[in-house]
Amino acid sequence: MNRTELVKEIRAKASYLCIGLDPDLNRLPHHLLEHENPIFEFNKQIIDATHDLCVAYKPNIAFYESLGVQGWIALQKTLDYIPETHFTIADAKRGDIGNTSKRYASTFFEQMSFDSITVAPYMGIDSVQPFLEFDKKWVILLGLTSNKGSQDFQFLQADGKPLYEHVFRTATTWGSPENLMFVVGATHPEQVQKIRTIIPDHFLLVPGIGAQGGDLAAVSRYGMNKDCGLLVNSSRGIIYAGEGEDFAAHARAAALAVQQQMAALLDKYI
Ligand code: NUP
Repeated sequence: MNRTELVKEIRAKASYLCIGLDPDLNRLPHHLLEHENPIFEFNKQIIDATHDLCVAYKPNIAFYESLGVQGWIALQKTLDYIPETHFTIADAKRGDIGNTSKRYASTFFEQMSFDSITVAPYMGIDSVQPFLEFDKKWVILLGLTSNKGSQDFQFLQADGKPLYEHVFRTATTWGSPENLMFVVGATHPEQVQKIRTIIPDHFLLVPGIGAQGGDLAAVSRYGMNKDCGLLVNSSRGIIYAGEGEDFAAHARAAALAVQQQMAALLDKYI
């Protein structure tokens, strides 16, 4: 999916919600465990219940590869089931020496047909470039992460600026707003305003609302650009909103609450 199509979907649905498909076997409603592929059945019902409220789905690969072959099968079936209208993100946080990155890119862009993959910037340009060589595919680079440990390295001062700022300034020359997005945690709304002065046009993938306590209103206020420019993710806050046989209805209600807030924020800022 290209940028124009993504922006069109956001406007049509008045939503910039990305739903994180992070299914944990230990948290699945019990009645699903009798299905041949409980993870896929769970995802399928979540997608059925929420697809009109969100513009993207983000399976975090850890929740699939930790289950071995069965997990990879569930991931492929899930990807096949996501409607064409939705942007897909492989949250895999890859990045390695060039020839290895090329294989990672091939895994998620050719073997599987994700629109985008999350990539770590730490190993530098030659670890990221192989992902950017695929036509109509996106890199989502970790810019400023949502977790507490983001303080350990990302805020260290280097040449008078925090390290994460160097990531935005340098990596913006590696791709364009048509094939490069950045992760910025919703737990850092005060940094978003500055980040927007460095990269006014790129989309930001914003995890950290819901279970991690990030602030949707604040991050939208500082992070939105004229095309919205945001995909805000919630995983546990939506997929585990209910625990029983009616879990999908609860997921829908949780997604609807976020979407309604997003519709109001879109009205207010663009
Ligand atoms: O900085 C990041 N923070 C983060 O939580 C970058 C991420 N990719 N994520 C992912 O977003 C995390 O691995 C999980 O898949 C999702 C957040 O989940 P939740 O806190 O909404 O349940």
